Amino acid sequence: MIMTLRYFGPSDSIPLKYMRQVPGVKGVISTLYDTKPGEPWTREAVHALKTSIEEAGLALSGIESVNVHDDIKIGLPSRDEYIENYIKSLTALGEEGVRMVCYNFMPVFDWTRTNLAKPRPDGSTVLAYDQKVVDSIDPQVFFNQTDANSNGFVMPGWEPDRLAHVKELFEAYKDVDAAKLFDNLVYFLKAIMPVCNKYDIKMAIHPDDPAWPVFGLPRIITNQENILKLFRAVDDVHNGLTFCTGSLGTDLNNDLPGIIRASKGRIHFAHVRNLQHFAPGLFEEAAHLSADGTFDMYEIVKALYDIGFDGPIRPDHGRTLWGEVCMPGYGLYDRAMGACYINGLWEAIEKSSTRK
Ligand SMILES: [Mn+2]
Repeated sequence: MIMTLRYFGPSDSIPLKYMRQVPGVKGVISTLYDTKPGEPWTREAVHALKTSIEEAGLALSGIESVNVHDDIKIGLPSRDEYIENYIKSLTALGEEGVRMVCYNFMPVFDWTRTNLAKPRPDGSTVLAYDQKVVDSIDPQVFFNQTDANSNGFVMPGWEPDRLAHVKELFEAYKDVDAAKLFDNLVYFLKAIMPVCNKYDIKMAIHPDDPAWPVFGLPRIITNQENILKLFRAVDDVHNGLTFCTGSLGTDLNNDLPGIIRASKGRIHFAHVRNLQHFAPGLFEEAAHLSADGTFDMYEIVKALYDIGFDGPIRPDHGRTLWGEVCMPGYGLYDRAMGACYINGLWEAIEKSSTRK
């Protein structure tokens, strides 16, 4: 595996030179922050991003995300034009040697949390989720609250210009059920597989977060069954998964090490973190350590090791602690500890393994 951190470009509050000082971190995962979904990327822009990262002694280990335009997800006639643009973006990435692209296929909202700064007993704050809050709030109000509580940072998936018109987006998705959304995903993947094969770009879909429908919107990448269904529908190694413990782990029916083993060969990127569950639909993000949350992180990392996972991995949302002012979930301190912890697990598993 290649240990990485997520990097939010020149406006990130954490400089690349700090990220490089985290032991074992070889690269960052980033994206172009001045392009909108649907806009084609240029090779020059990708080259400039890559160069800025390499000058800091790190590698651009993949993209999170190349966003998919809503017209593709909805299946509008205009989708073909947007798919052509997506292919142009992949071509620019391929020409610059970028081989992993994370994306998601969630309608309207990206990841959803109801509290961005819930205090934990240790005095840190974390992102948290309560289904009761989601069930009782208007989506537009919910968006405005999330935006207002982000410490002034624009959070990935919550870009104000896109979400200024939540009502219109809901209207556009009103006839899109889970089956249609899945068909539209397959249509998209089939169209981009030739360019992915040409440049060996591994597409890694991010699971839906949380792993069930929210605000009445369908969710289709939520468990082992529908992940394997997607692999079969487009049976190409370049159609793969971002294995995200924090997203798939929102549903306690998901056996995380089991999903990893079932997805052997198709996991191209991994997000590893822990959650503390209190009841179904009520959880908060924990420190990475197994003892701090619900999941056995040793078993998760061991499963990744056992399937021969060799892609980029990153600690995911961390707690906010030690007085750091940062984008919720994306401070340096707890992610640095998460990277060290995952590295420690990996080293111990590797040294005690008989796998060659
Ligand atoms: Mn994730």
